[in-house]
Amino acid sequence: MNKHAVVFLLLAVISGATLLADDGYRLWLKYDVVSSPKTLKAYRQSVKGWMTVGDSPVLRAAEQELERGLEGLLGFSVPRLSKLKKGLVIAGISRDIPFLDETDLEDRLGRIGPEGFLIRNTILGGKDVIIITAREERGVLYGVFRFLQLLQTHQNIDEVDMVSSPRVQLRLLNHWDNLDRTVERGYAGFSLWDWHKLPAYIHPYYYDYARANASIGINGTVLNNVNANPLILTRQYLEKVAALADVFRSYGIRVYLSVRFSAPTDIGGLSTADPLDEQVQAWWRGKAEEIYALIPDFGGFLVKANSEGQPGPQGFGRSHADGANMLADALKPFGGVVMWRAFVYDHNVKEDRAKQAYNEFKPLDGKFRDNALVQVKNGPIDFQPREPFHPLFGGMPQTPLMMEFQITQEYLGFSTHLVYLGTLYKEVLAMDTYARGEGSTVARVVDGSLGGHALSGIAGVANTGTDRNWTGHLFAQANWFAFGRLAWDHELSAEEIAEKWIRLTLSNDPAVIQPVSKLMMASRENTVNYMTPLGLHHIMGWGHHYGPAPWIKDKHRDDWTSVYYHRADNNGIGFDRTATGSDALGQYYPEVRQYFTSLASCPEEYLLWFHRLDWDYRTKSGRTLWEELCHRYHAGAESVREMQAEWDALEGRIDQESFQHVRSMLSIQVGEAEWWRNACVLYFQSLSQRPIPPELGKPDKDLQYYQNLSFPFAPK
Ligand code: BDP
Repeated sequence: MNKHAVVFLLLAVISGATLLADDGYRLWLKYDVVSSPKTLKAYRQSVKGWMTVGDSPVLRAAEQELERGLEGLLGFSVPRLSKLKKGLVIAGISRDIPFLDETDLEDRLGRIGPEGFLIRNTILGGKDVIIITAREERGVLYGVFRFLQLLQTHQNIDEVDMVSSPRVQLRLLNHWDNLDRTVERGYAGFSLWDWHKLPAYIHPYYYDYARANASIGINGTVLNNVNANPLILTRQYLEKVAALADVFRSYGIRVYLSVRFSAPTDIGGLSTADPLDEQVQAWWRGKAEEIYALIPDFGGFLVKANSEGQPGPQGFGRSHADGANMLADALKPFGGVVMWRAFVYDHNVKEDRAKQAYNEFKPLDGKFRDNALVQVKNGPIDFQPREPFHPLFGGMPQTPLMMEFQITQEYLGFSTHLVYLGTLYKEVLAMDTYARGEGSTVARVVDGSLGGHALSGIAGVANTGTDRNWTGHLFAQANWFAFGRLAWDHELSAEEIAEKWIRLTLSNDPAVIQPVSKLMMASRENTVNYMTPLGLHHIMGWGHHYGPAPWIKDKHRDDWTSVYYHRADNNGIGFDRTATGSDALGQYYPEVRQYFTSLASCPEEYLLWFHRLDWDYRTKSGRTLWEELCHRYHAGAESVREMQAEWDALEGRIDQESFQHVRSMLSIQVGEAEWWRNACVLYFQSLSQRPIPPELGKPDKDLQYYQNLSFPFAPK
């Protein structure tokens, strides 16, 4: 080979590499040409052109996506047609699709719910076409995204017949983003919202954010932190909010704001924020009017009140319902809703923290306006790696309860641990509250079907930021994706969602799908094992919540210490929440109470959440509790090494940049899983005073070493 040939080859390799390199920005919306020649050929034969009917900003967004997607996936500029023709992909609201009334689709069209869509091959005006249709324009947009996903995942499109409608109405992201662009519990860079340059500068990624959400059916976004800065409600900021709302509107996404209950005094010049005060009520009404003049489809308010130092109605001797209703009344004329958070607890109340929200809210059931929802975290403490479902689900039958999940991994390794949360979400949604007998699942409380509520909603605390790949860890994208898909349809399995995401993001090659899916499906349990096995909870670092710190005690709030939750001493470990202890179990329906109370039926995954037991208690494996604890910590840490090996075996099968990225993250995770294991086992050993089972090996550092670690700049 001569010199020129070598240079040429080298250049080809380099440019090939850059072409292939994937920095994760495109998320699951990759419209690269279909990689299987056979499938590509079939698609090119089936799709001869496209057409959208109707005209509106949302339909234009659908049109742009269809054009872009088809061109990318089919590898040529697929013509836009103006006449029906065999092989046409036609998208629009059903009443605008020509000849649709001559088909036999009436029955299927009737099954499309609000925001839902239908995708199907049919004959229109004698021509064999694919229709993507809906009753309203948002449905068309969702249908287009779903159709493109069929192509992205190499499905047969010659016999598509899909009707899909969301089961939950409000499908929202909650951003804990501050106005200075820091993100509370954010691990993927700064806030996406460039408040300083808004409203004049519209960053192009606002559109991609909206596309990503629309592609998974998310229809609302709360832009700012629940620990809300009152300035968000000033004219200056509302104009910025309106600019974002203008972008998101075309993608079917409404904008919502977190509000600070004391805003009337903070920025309104009033001397009180008492919800029963007429001036206060008038102030909020005026504010609502001002907002809706700028943002006609504004969604409403999210409120954190009387919790962790946030002001609220109780400061004026009023109840949460008084506060929520005042805001609901202000929003009502414009069609807005209030989402009032039930994440309420107070260290001055001498009651198990796990019980406090229920105690506070249960008596208020039935007292909320019809445009108010109570937003409840999935578990009674705080997004721990594993919690039982919150007893308010099923406990407030007369109130629409919104689910709040965390997508950002505050307690699950930030953005350096691969933890697929589809399984966590499903676990919670599938739990049976027994509120109306067997089958009263949390999912049915949330989708409103159990209580017969017109309003329903689900929120996910976002994991997005300015990191090029949006979420820090490539696999954290899967959690955003899974949240959206489950918000739309909680009947989907975590596994099918994982598979879909892998196909869209990494590869359609079964040699990739199968091992990656396995790894994702096991990942959350692995993390529970190396962090908080057997029902342990809240033993993480102080303040930033980074890493293990089961030794935390003697702080100004005991409900923020670790010892409050694990209660370990020389005799045993665990929180007795049965009738002999805090009786938190008394807040559940009898079947659930019984199930967790009896040691025979209580799954060991929840053991120390509900029970306090001796170190020598015999677990199901035959080991003592102490040994079992050690074993689970070890198994958890080992499993990450296995994940690492499984990932390494994929080299060459997926994009090199993505591969290396995940590989580096896994090496951090291996180290941190071992850190968790060592620190926790050594600490608990200092109390149990029993040997670590010899087959598990010994940590190479002592407890003191772990206790001395400090992370002054860990994100928080
Ligand atoms: C906790 C977070 C804290 C949030 C709080 C909340 O540590 O940053 O403000 O929840 O949800 O998980 O209000």
